[in-house]
Amino acid sequence: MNSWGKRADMLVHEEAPFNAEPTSAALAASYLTPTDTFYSRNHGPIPTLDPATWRLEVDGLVDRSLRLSLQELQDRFEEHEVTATVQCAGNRRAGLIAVRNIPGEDPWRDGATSTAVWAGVRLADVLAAAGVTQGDAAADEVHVAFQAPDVSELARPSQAYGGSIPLTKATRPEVLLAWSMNGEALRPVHGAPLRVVVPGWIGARSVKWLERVVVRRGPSENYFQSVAYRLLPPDADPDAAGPGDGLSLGPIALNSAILSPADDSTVSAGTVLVDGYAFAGDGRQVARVDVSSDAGETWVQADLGRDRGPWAWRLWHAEVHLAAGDAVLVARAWDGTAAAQPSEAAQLWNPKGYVNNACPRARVHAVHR
Ligand SMILES: Nc1nc2c(c(=O)[nH]1)N[C@H]1C(S)=C(S)[C@@H](COP(=O)(O)O)O[C@H]1N2
Ligand SMILES: [Mo]
Repeated sequence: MNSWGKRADMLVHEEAPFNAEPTSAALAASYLTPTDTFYSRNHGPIPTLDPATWRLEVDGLVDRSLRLSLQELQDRFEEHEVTATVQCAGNRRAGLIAVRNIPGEDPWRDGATSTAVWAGVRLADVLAAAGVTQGDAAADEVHVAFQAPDVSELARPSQAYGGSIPLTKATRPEVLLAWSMNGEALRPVHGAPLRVVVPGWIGARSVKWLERVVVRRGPSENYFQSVAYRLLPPDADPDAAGPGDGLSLGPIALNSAILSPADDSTVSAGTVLVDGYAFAGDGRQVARVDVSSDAGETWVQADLGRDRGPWAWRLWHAEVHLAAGDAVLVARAWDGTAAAQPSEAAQLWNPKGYVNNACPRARVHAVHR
């Protein structure tokens, strides 16, 4: 175990703020990511909140403001569970950095994503108790903002972490205020005592250490909503970007990764097992995953593995046959709208390095053993 209860073989990008991802082998080992293996993404120090004195406030454009203890949340509202993959918008950034450098951002590989069973109450039920319902969400302009106490020095100016989602998403049944992860009490590193889980949307919206929910007109003005986590055009200067520049990132794009064999590894010639994950995002289904062992000339279809619903990934497996020599493995996921992953990371490069959903590649050297 190392810092924050994570396994010793985590790839730690930064100790403070703590940013770490599991190895591909650790991620591939189980459908649900054990909590000691789950990636951790932070923009400031991890707070330790006292659940006894902690309260959740709900206010803004509501009929009745609420102030609830954890016990009151648990007593007043029905408990629900969702199996959901959380995925950072910076997942697979290393593939963009290989195209052109991205200073000041962590070079996440394929592990800035993990899957857990989350339990808590529906945000929709808490909003309804404050008098806010889906009917108030006639337009996307009503947002539900989340506020946390962790102050990030990376923000300009430095400020506590926050963000928002439209009321149309906030009132959907999959969106939870969660106090439990993989059947255990939420740990401090993952947002104890309470975090938001917004399945299918970028991890940045699943605000940890939630203290306040504000119903408001328009998106949150928090730095992590209005400036960061926005997709800038390739020629933009990220240091000059201001509020509202670029595309706001919300729903996750179709993505996949090859978890085994590793890039640049040596394998035995003959039948080679290829493993990976695919995730469609925002409630879409992974419809098919193709795998090529000749750099994309020919493809076979992977077995998609177990299906725990649209909010979680599929762990796929394929067999390819390799003659001795070098080969390039490629994977390509398709979703239920028949959209496929873009082929080249070079087409996707952007100054903050978000949303690399290019087809993953792995070069392997097959030898007779
Ligand atoms: N309060 C707070 N919530 C936060 C963050 C943060 O820095 N502070 N990081 C966000 C980002 S960018 C991601 S990807 C997820 C990561 O969740 P995890 O650390 O539980 O894996 O938390 C989100 N929630
Ligand atoms: Mo993230």
